[in-house]
Amino acid sequence: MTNTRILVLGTGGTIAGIAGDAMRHDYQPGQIGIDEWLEDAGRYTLDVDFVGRQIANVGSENMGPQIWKVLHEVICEAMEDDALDGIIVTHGTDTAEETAFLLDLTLPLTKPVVLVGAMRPADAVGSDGMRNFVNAVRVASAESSKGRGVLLVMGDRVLAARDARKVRTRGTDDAFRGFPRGSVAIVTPSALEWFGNPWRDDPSPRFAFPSEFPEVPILYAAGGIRPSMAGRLLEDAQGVVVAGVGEGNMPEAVRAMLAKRAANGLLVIRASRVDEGLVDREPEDDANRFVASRALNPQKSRILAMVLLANGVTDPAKVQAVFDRP
Ligand code: DAS
Repeated sequence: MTNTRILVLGTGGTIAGIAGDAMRHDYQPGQIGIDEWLEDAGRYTLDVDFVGRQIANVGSENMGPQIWKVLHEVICEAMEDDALDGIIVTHGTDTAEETAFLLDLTLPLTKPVVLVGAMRPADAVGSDGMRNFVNAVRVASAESSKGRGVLLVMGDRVLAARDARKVRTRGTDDAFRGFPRGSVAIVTPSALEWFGNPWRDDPSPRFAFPSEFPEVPILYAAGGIRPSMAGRLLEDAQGVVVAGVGEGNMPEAVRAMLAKRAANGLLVIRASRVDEGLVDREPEDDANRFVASRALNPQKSRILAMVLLANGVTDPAKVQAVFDRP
């Protein structure tokens, strides 16, 4: 029997980070190359053959359209390659939820695609990187991972791309949570247990990958923000996500200014700055031509808004229908 073959795409982050001294707090992300990483992983009996490819080696605050595009292209090729069974992307944790969600929306998903990161650099005391990676290998090589979209492994949890969010800046176990669904599976190096059935029948891409990413800034609402300041953020914008207070609220003057802009074609999404902030439609949304983000946080709402605008979906009612079932 031949081993499962996994393509491992390195993009950097803390999982590839080095402090130089196990006791230091500060470190450089994106220092270990993917070949070195896979050689190190070879210490474990994983019964898997790896093919490594370095896509980037950056802190994930530097991820963006250019690297996303390469990642998307390489994974699309891997989906066509009969010699590969699954794909792992090593990624910084800061923006892993955005990359995972973008790929979930735009990839054909005939094979498992799993993002994995670490909260501690590779040479820290109690580094979580290799454990998380070995867990990711188990998920990426499992037949049962199909039909579940892009997945993110952190600690012993498996999260679906659309639910995953970073909720802590420190610590390992609780750094990521899922919302509205929590973890969709528990994984260890020796076991994988799903909490439900696959939810995606159709493996075809839901949307075309954007050839250009439209400008969609995030407007962070707070008591006292003024329409003039908000307006400056909207220069060149095709859409805006309001990280609203509470359930997607904002000062009345800002709301009125955005309603005027929405009447002229700006896509306005009301999200929440509250973690686990569910934002439902309110009666004025129809007249204002606003969209409610439902369970998507501002950064994921921005990804979805960019994808929809790039795919020519601009009508607020049509955009709302996608946010209702992301
Ligand atoms: N260095 C940050 C990043 O690349 C943090 C991390 O990976 O945990 O996102």
